[in-house]
Amino acid sequence: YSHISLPGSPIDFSLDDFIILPKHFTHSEQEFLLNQSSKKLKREFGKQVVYQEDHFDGVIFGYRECHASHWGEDEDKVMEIFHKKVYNLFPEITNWLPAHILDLSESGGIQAHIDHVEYSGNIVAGVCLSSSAVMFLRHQDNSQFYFSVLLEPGCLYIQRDTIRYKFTHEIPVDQAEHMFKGELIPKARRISLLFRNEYEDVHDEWVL
Ligand code: AKG
Repeated sequence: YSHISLPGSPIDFSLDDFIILPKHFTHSEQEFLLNQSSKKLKREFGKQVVYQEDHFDGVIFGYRECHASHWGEDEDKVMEIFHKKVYNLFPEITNWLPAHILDLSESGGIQAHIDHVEYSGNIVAGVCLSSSAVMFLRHQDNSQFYFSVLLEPGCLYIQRDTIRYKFTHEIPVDQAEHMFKGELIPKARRISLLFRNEYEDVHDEWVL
């Protein structure tokens, strides 16, 4: 974490509920997953890359997204990576929703939000590809209480339990806000894969 600000922090969460594993995916895994995600997006939206200005609930800007439960001819290889690098880090009985592919344009961003609580369970795991971004996580009842993390290509990050339910997360639209340890992190097009478990599929016997 680059920054942890503690004024008047509510003590109803555990920082253990945010985990980041830098360089978790090899370069070839990153390249492969990026190609697979691009293929999926192309199939969904056509060859031309046109970003949506904003989301129906006004949270995401400059983006395209889709969900993927099948990966065509490379299904086995994709699944092998998902199992080895994502699913294996969680209890075996976890029921995963289809992977969510999010493509953010260079000028895109995500406003502070908590993922819909009726849509998915207590795990949100993100695979970061293609470029770095700074994410801010803020307590829902006290936005002065926050921390920021650097999401570099190849990392896996996990929000679970208290961080998933009590903290908003955001990726600022504004380039100037992408500061990490005093350094400006250049914004560029970024693709992420999000893994969520099913609603009411709540486990607390963590492997990590
Ligand atoms: C969301 O889909 O709710 C996100 O906040 C995506 C975060 C990311 O791209 O890592």
